[in-house]
Amino acid sequence: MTPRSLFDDAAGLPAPPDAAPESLADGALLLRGFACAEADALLAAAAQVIAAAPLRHFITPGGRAMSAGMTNCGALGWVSDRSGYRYASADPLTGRPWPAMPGCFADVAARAARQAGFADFLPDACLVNRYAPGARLSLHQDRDEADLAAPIVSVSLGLPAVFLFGTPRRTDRPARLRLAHGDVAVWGGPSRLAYHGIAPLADGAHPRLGRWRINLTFRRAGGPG
Ligand SMILES: O=C(O)CCC(=O)C(=O)O
Ligand SMILES: [Mn+2]
Repeated sequence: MTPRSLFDDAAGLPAPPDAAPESLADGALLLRGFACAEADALLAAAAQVIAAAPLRHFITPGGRAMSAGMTNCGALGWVSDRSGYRYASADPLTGRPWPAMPGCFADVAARAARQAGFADFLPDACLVNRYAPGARLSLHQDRDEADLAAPIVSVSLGLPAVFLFGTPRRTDRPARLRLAHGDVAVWGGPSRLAYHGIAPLADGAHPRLGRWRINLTFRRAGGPG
């Protein structure tokens, strides 16, 4: 594996294509730079999703607006309001079905899952998260999905973030990992219910996305596919 230079970050350079997968825990891997080659296609497709289903700040059951803007594509979309968290087949904002999952989304998710040892991952939900500097996602488990046998695949684009990745026990202190443009994290199996989150995003300027970070989180939310 080629070591990443200290200067890669400042220049916004992608990870080398031969970067070895990094094990985070049993069932959890970080594939640095995995999505760099298709990043522009993913961003163009994300813009179309957002045009059809605008980003919004969901309200938590506790009554707070989430700091990241969110939308979905695929058969099911993750939503939150005063009554709780759940998956829904229609966008509550527009009343229409969520936009279809773009082919390049499903493709990169399936390939990353396979690389991490999860064959035949067929996501039916993609949550699109958009972070501005200061936005965060507090420590949580992804546990609203019907199929916990399928992994989570998470693609990072734009500004780098500090990813907090713990264990299925809330009291275990999470590791802090840097996620950069094109990095893909996959967690499943014994790590499927690992607590994770995003620390408040540091300000910066990404050559492609400016002051934004976009994350695509793929799940199998309905029954096994
Ligand atoms: O933005 C990220 O990298 C994590 C997103 C996440 O955990 C979620 O949407 O549930
Ligand atoms: Mn999550």
